[in-house]
Amino acid sequence: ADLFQAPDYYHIDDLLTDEHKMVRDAARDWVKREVSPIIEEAAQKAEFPQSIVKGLAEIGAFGPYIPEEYGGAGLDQISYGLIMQEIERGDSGVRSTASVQSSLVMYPIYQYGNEEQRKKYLPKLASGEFMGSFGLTEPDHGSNPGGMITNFKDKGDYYLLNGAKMWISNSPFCDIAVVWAKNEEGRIHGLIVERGMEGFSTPETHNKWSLRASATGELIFNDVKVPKENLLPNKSGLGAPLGCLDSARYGIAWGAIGAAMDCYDTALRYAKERIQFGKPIAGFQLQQKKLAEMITEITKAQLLALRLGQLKNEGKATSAQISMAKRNNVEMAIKIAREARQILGGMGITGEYSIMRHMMNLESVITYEGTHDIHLLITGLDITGISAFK
Ligand code: TGC
Ligand code: FAD
Repeated sequence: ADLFQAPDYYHIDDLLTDEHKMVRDAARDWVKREVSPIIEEAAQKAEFPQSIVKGLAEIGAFGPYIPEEYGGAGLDQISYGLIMQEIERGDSGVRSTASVQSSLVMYPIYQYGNEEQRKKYLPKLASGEFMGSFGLTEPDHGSNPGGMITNFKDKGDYYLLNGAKMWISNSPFCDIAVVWAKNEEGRIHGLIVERGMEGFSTPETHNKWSLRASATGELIFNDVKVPKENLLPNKSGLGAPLGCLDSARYGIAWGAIGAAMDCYDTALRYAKERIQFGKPIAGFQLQQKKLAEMITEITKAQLLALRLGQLKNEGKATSAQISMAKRNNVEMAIKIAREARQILGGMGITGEYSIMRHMMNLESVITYEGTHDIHLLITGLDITGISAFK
């Protein structure tokens, strides 16, 4: 009954198919019922709510665009985006779990794996029986993953993996990790590492002020013997993990809209109800400026995401276009969270409302999957042809 307000100022719903709206509304309804009531406590306790894994699988959040024969939902890119939007309306940390599972674990197994690997892992990842993580970032290599030192050696019967990954979402509870490591020639490959392999550990990173309802940790490889059949055979080089990031970044461009919508919706309701100086604060010009700018920015972000989704459906979206949308939409959301927080005055800093949690979460979202700066430099390179990274 009391669904979130859309918002949909430009009637973007008219551009969606019935399937898009059905998928979106199912996700919206599930978030309202199953995530919103428990998420604040999970964040306060800094615990990933394992109880929602089954529901995430049921709304198609694990592998939305992976074909149904592998257990995925077989949906298009716009449905994928809409699911991410609705999940992040609940919490960016929950969306992170879905992003990692779908775009960073299922996608590489589907795109770069062989048929045995697809059959072995994808259905279990789609149902949530297996949870995955993605290890690219290292303590000394964040924005420049190409410099990674995690490596593996061919020992005849198996690969011997050594190194460490840091800041890895889902690591503390993952059943498998897609790990990027260099071979003896320095070429990057993806390996599927399974929990229980000797020498593999996943310590949790504590005391985060952001994404507290998402578990983050390390992946440590100390002479781990990885069976040869666990190497992803169909793509290597830095382009392989970056291809996964394209898919995840696209989902984040939609997800950030969800966080922004929730902040706007909360601030608008509050401003209409909160009386100061004898009238609702929504009647003051300064508060209207904040709210009017929020809905304008959300509308622009929705159009950017939708057009990008159309390009993705046609196989025409470039990495640089995805960077622009990720960067713009996350910055849009973080600014809205900060403004919305002010509209709530003192109430805005409490856990009674979701805004401060979104605001803190978005500090991670603006940093992971390529920082705000890195995405600007990707646009800079694309339009000038000159790399300013190095
Ligand atoms: P560069 O020389 O530019 O490129 C190396 C090779 O990669 C190719 N490539 C891409 N391929 C596919 N998709 C893309 N987006 C690609 N971008 C580049 C490129 O063509 C080249 O191929 P080849 O065949 O010529 O070798 O590489 P560089 O070392 O200069 O670095 C480029 C840079 C800085 C843009 C890149 O490394 C980067 O994006 N850095 C940011 C790192 C990052 O995003 N890390 C994310 C880690 S995962 C994560 O944060 C998960 S959080 C998830 C959650 O919880 O939701
Ligand atoms: P650095 O690369 O050290 O950057 C520090 C600062 O320097 C930034 O402001 C950056 O913009 C700037 N900078 C760097 N290079 C340049 C340059 N060339 N020009 C100008 N400025 C520059 N990684 C994974 O592999 N898997 C995950 O699941 C994952 N989950 C994460 C979850 C959380 C909660 C967080 C916080 C991070 C996660 N990450 C994950 C890691 C994330 O992708 C990195 O934090 C990110 O890529 C930035 O790397 P860094 O933290 O080492 O920062």
